[in-house]
Parts: sequence; structure tokens; C-alpha cells
Amino acid sequence: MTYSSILSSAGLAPKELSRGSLAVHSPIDGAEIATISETVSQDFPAIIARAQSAFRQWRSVPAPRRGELVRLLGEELRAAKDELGALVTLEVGKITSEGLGEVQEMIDICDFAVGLSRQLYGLTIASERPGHRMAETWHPIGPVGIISAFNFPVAVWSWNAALALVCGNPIIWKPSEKSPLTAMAAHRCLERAIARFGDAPDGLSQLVIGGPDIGAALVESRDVPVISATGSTRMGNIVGPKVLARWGRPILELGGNNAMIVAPSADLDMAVRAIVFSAVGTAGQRCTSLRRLIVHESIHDDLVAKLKAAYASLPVGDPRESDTLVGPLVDAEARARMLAQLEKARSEGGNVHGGEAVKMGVPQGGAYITPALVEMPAQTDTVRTETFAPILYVMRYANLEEAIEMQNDVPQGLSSCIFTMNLREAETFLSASGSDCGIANVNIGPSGAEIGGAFGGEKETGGGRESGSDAWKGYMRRQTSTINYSAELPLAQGVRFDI
Ligand code: UN1
Repeated sequence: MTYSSILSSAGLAPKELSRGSLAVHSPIDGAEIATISETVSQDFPAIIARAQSAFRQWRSVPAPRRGELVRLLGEELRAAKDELGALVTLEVGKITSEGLGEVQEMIDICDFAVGLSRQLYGLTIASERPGHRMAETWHPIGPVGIISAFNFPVAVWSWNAALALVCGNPIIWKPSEKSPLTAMAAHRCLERAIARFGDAPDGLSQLVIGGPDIGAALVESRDVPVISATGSTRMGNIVGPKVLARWGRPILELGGNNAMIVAPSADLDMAVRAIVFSAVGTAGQRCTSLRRLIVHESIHDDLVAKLKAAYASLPVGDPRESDTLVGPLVDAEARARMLAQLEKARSEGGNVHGGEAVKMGVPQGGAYITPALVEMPAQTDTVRTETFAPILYVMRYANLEEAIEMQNDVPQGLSSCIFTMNLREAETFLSASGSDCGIANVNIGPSGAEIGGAFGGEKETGGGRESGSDAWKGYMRRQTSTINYSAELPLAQGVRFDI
């Protein structure tokens, strides 16, 4: 399929792809695939006003009816899965199966949110006063700003969008400047769902396209009570304090530096498969990608030998080819950053295998590189830094306590895992004195989470939770009510105040 047929199959018309100032490139070969128009910050007051007016209507639509809109979105996404998946591959360079997987993740969260729309449960609380009832109710909170990253250009939006919509909130989405086309195509799916729904308010969902000034306008608006932002810790450091300073609620999903502990009893063949998928899948550009391998000294050499063999045969190339497992990095800067980090690792005593630019047998103009395996003498500063690329640092440990300490001794706290057949080790890793991450797995890699669980992490990862479990509570305001149905007015805590 040609680039223009992928774009038009995803519902993007040629004229809207050639009239603006934002150039979009495909990581496949670096070609410019579109120049699109950007939102201007002067338009923001009107955008926010539309969202606020949509909120006044949408908050009163019964939640199960709001769920119907998300059910229709799920239908639209099912119908557009192949086309949207191909666009993800074109615009961010994911291999075909991962592009499709990303759309599946969107469909899954829609299904989840539809069920949720009948389960926005509050509580009944025992009152200490006779003839009184206490209750907790969850109400819509207002427009939700969604700032998404290039690496999951549509799935992470859908986690936020599906929940925000059933929770009664309009949404304003600012996608990464690197992936506006996938955003436009996904937003069209929602617009089709809205049209079929019939009576959704105008401005229920708006897409804003552009760079940091557009993001800043969203982040600084007092009329957008929730900002859910995915991206680097550097970005979160700017967004988080700004949202808090105006009493908004940030939901941050930032950097990760995810580790796997491989214990002596581990099923090594299974571990190798999990390691390779999570370290080199998505060319190491998931926030959950495996970046650190902490291996028991008794199996270290054996595992490293197996990994070297697996890495040597990894098909790097055009993400559209069915046998490719490692596509390009998002751009040349990402490859330059990876190479620079490998140099630093070498200067800290690292023994680097792989990490070489690939020029032959791949489309020219793309940033192709072989994934790197780096044997490190210790957890140095470079290891403790997240590099958004397929670099896997391998280190040794002697006892589990030391391994858990290493796992936790990084600034980030997103995902983690242990491979072991030993129940004591597994449960210790999951216990209060185990992994300090938002996600902790046993005999599964750190990436590729299902939508049913809450997604996010601690420390520099930002503390936010999105997607499943009760993450929906982040998109609503909680109201505690005490109802007196007696003829008395007793005060709490036995206070007497007779007049
Ligand atoms: C991300 O990289 O920002 O768990 C999200 C995973 C995916 C989501 C990753 N379900 O790897």
C-alpha cells in the first residue's frame, strides 16, 4: 500500500494533509507524509468555552447513556482497526502486529468503559448519629485535557477518553507533534460515533494540534480541571506543578526504567522470550520497555549467552514486512541519543553488544539500529537514566535482597518483574518490602499490560493511574453527603451547642 492510500483509507483527505505548518514524517524512511495546520493559541478561549458548555449538558446525561457513546466508539474502532493500525505503523514505525495491538487496546478499554458506565459506584457509610445516613457519590468533574506521546499515539488517549466520557466529562486532546495524523484518524472514529449517538453536545471532544505553546494553553487553563499527560519526566516536571498551582488535578504517566530480576530457579527459555519482547519490542520505545536485567550470578553467563544468540537473529527492518520484529526508531535524534548513551555506558565499564546503525536491507532514511545488550559492572548513572531506545543493561546479583534494592534504586517507578519458580521469592518481590513500582509481575515481562489493571507508577513516573481498576475515580469529583431524616439535630463527636 502506498503512503497516500494508507492515509486516505484511514479517512484523511489529501487537502487537509498539505495545507499547514506542521510537517509529519514517517519513521519508515523519514519521508514527509503531510503538512497539517496547527491550532493557534488565540483560539483557546473559544475551545475551552465550548468544552465548558458541553460539560453543562453532558454531566446530566445518565452514565449508562454516556456509555452508549463509548460502545459506538468501540464499534467504529473495530471497523477501522486495520486502517488505523496501518497508520500507526506509518506514522510511528510500529511493526504491523503492534500497530493492530494498539487499536485492540483501544477497543478493549471501550468495552471496559461501557461496563463501567453502569458501575460508577459510591458508598453508603454508617453514621454515628441516629436517623442519619451518609453517602459518597461520584460526579463529573469537568473538561479533561489529554496530552499523549508518540509511542502509543492513540491507545493512551483512548484510556483517558473512554473513562472521561463515561464519567461525564468533555475531552480536549493534544497529541504528540510526531503523531497528529493517527490522532486525527482516531478522532474521526469518535466523531462518527458521536454522529450516530445523535444528541451529544457540541464540543464534547476537541482535538488541538501543535507544539508546546498549545500544550501550555491547555495546562494553564483553570477551566480544565484534569490534565492527563503521558511523556517524559522532563515534560511532567513542567506540567505537574503548573496544574497544581491552579488547583487542577494532574494525572501523570512519565518515565520508566523497568527491570526484571531473573532468579536461579527461573524458566530460562520463557525468560528469554519475555526479555526479548519487552526489551526490543516497539524498538524499546514503550514506557514499560525492559531496560535493566538483574540476573543471579549462578545463571548470568548462561542467560547472557542465550540472549546474545536471540539478539543476533532479530529481524530489524521495514515495520510493514510480516517477519520484522524491530522497526525503526521514531527519528534520527532518537538513534543519536541511543548511540550517545551506549558511549557513556562504555566509559562506565559497559561491554556493549549490538547497538549498530543498520543501513543495508532497510528503507533508506529511517533510523534503524540493532538492539543493544550491555553487560554492566554496576548500576551506574547511565543505567539509572531512561533512554527511549532498545538498550538492555545486564547486571549480576548474589541475593534477592540485593536484587530488590537494585531494582528500586532508580528514580523511576513504573514497571518491574521477577522470573522465579520459588514462591518465597515471588511473594517477597510483591510484598511491601519488594518492588516499589506501580506494576510488579511474576513470570511475565514488564511491558504489554492489559487494560483491566490500573496503569502507572511511582516516583518520577508521576504517580498517576489510568485505564482499569478504579482509575476512573481520577476523572470524577467525590461528594460526601450526610442526610438527617430524624427530628433531632445531634452533632458529631457528641458536641453540645444548645441555643
Ligand atoms: C506506554 O508506553 O506509554 O503496558 C504505554 C504496555 C502497554 C501500554 C504502554 N499496554 O506496554
